[in-house]
Amino acid sequence: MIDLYYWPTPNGKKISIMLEECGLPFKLQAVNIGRGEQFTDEFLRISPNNRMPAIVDNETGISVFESGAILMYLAEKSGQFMPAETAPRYEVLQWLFWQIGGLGPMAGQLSHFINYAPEPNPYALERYRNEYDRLLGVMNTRLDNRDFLAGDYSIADMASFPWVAGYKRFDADLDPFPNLRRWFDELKTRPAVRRGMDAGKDWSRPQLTDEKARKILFGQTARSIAKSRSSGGEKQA
Ligand SMILES: N[C@@H](CCC(=O)N[C@@H](CS)C(=O)NCC(=O)O)C(=O)O
Repeated sequence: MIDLYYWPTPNGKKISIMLEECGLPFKLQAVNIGRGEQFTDEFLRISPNNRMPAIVDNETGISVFESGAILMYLAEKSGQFMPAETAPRYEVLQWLFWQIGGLGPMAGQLSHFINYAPEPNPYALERYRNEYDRLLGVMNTRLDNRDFLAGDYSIADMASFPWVAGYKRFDADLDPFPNLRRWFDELKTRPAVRRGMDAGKDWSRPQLTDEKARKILFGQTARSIAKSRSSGGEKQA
């Protein structure tokens, strides 16, 4: 059994999708990031970066944080969604790392400045809007005459899907990207993708715009985290 430390955000959903796709038994362990549960000592032992997702594989005793590393672990364990041969494996890995280092962080910053910044910041908005748009364009070109990002359907597609699925929250449109739209429309009908995207959808979530959650999520420094650890790790703010 795999414990998935999870909250329903795009980075979390990459892993719920993969677990649904590969059929390994798993249990969701909620980490309510708006309430500061990512700072408990128990969680920090698994995920020292105080970010979810993370997994614990109770069969092997191995724990893994960082969504890209988790996807690779699950692909290796299940023998699915990442080829074993070197060339096609690196085809998948380069698109996986492209998502981890590019699409995710750029969309995350864009969402921050659209949805959470206390006042509009036109420079930051333009910068991240352009980057998200550019990256959707890269995907669209890549998907010309191919069904998936790298060979067969793989962890690279699963990693990117939740960050494309959120396009409306990022004030973007898929209409200028017909290949990407086709890929998106196909993936969203997969039963495992739907189940993965729905994981935790009924959990009650604090509004990230509420003052307490804002402080926990957006006011982190090395000092504030060290202070929260010495006071029991519960509340970061
Ligand atoms: N690079 C990390 C990013 C994970 C991440 O940013 N998780 C966010 C939610 S999407 C989180 O746990 N935030 C808690 C916090 O900011 O304290 C990964 O891919 O796993």
